[in-house]
Amino acid sequence: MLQRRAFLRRAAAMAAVLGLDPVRLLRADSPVPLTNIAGGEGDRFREGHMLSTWNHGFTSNEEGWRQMQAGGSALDAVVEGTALVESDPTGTSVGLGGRPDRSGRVTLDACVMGPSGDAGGVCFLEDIEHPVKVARAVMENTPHVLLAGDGAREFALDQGFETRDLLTPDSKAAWEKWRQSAEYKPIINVENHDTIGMIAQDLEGNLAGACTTSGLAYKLRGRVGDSPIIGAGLFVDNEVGACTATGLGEAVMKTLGSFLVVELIRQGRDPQTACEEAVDRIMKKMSVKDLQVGYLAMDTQGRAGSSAIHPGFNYVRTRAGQSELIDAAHRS
Ligand code: SD4
Repeated sequence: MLQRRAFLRRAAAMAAVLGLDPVRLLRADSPVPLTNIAGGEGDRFREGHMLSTWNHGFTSNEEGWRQMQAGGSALDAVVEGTALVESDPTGTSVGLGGRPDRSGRVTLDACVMGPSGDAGGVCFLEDIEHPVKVARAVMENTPHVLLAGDGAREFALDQGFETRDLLTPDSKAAWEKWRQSAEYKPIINVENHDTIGMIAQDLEGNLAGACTTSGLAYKLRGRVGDSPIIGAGLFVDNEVGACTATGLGEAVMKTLGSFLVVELIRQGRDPQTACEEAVDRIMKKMSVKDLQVGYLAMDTQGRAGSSAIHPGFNYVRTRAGQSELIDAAHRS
């Protein structure tokens, strides 16, 4: 397997140098017939398949595609893809420019999961622009799964990450305006969700996922949502499928939503039905008037699914280098 991976990486790198199409070069070695590449649901994709929440998924998927064309894995694709969104100061719910907690400090949550079942995450992390890369370092360089707060920050610094003030002037101004209203209310309406969750299948058919967020705007200090919690904001099983969540983390955590979706796929549901059932689970147990949750899933056969409580959730799907923005189905 390792030899095969090394071969594929070398082949893709060589193709890039020679100006050839790496996908065609790799196809010859693929264990799976690739005749259905442009086909519909149920076909197997071996040209890279990526799903990312919200329309900044165009950025993350494009980068993911570039990674795969250069011989990168699904894990490389999701980490490098979502990291780009973390650096975008206009995103108000991720990384730089993410809205702070009620005390004015930006605290970040992220996790990653790879095809071997390994996982890593950070939560309540401050001053580090790329929590998703720190999550990968937790997975690859420690025996642990989740590091929190100061410990996560210290670990990041030990790993060579640098500090950066993540509160942008825009973000600060918005927080100051919010503070003028004496009443504390975290913003959980349906418009305020642009956490990025990304799941991908690479040219070898392996799955990986990443999820990164600054969480709810003006949350209580210390609040951690679903996004760094394996099984809640993200779950990947290389033999079954992958799922990521966006929306009100408390609802996702109470139902362990991403794990639920993947387990439903394991039991035979297609990704669409699995996402719908996980949304229905929330709707059955909670009042959902003011809360939004959306799930996004794929299985190993290249089928995709998505469902949200309310209208408004969309995602970007990229197959064979072609991206499209899709409105998720909703259940309310
Ligand atoms: C959280 N699920 O912290 C995240 C928020 C989110 O788009 O998805 N924002 O609860």
